[in-house]
Amino acid sequence: MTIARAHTNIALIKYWGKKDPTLIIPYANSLSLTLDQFYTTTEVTFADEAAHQDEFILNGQRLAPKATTRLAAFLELIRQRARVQRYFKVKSENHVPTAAGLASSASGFAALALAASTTAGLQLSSRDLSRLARRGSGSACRSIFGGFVEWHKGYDDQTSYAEPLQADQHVAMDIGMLALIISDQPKQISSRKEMANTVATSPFYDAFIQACEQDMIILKQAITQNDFVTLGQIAESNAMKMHATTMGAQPPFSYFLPETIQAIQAVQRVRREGLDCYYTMDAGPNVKVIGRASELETLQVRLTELLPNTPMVAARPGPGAMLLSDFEFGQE
Ligand code: 2P0
Repeated sequence: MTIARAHTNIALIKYWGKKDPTLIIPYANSLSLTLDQFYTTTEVTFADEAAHQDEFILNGQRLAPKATTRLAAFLELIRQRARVQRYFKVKSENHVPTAAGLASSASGFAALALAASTTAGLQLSSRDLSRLARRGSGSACRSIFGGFVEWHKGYDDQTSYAEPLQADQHVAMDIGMLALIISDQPKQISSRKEMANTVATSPFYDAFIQACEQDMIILKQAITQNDFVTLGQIAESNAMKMHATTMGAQPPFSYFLPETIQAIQAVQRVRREGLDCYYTMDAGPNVKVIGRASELETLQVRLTELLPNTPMVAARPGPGAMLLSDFEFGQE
């Protein structure tokens, strides 16, 4: 039996669009920060010899076979690589605040990649683990590592993987995030479906990919120079450019809710008041506010005054995927 844990990550330069949907090769590099909140803990054992399919229990509930196609296909990859026949039994817990709407395939597939590959007897390097996690969900390849992480798009299965930026740059940067929980409803359109539609139909898509290349250069420079303001400006701008591509798609679509706009305006107001903070958004209406880790509490107090009905969770840079002993798991 193996137990693994991985944390979610939030992209500062977004991954949005696959060149190869089967291998999950993206059109552009992306760069994220792994957080110390919102993690998945996953236990994997071999099922009985007589089992004729994989078994999944998520947050104590057994998943119906039709909900497990993607997970089972991922485990099949691991069986093939490890040359094992046995099915797996997977027990997974998502540690997100109740109804936070932040459950993430990134932490889920990163933890599953580590736990299942270890159970199957594969001893993968971090890079190979990142390549494997990518096959489950693109953003999962970044959750293998802690702190700032870049996903090199590559051009095939071998060359597309994530890699951490130089150690401790996230510590020097004094960076944190506040997750603003705008909605706990399931998203209207999955990121997988919407990114495919955007690539196929949005006239803004090529411009977004070009902008990502430029944004990546400036963002990495900002990290090296410990320039928090530039990092925030670029992350904010990159996220809005991504969301602009979906509005230009056919049919036009946006993840924004009215409360999303209110939250963005509150961040802009606090910034005008003199506290450095910037917003980013993923494939849903929630807003993540990038702030200085040392100012996160002040930021949360002020934003709560402006958005009293919006739950907020403070997060700081977190670690990469790790194996846990049975004992540690039992202590949770
Ligand atoms: C990101 N997102 O870079 C971007 C920004 C959402 C918006 O990665 O189809 O769940 O499994 O590869 O990884 C969400 O996409 O998509 C995502 P698949 P994934 O964080």
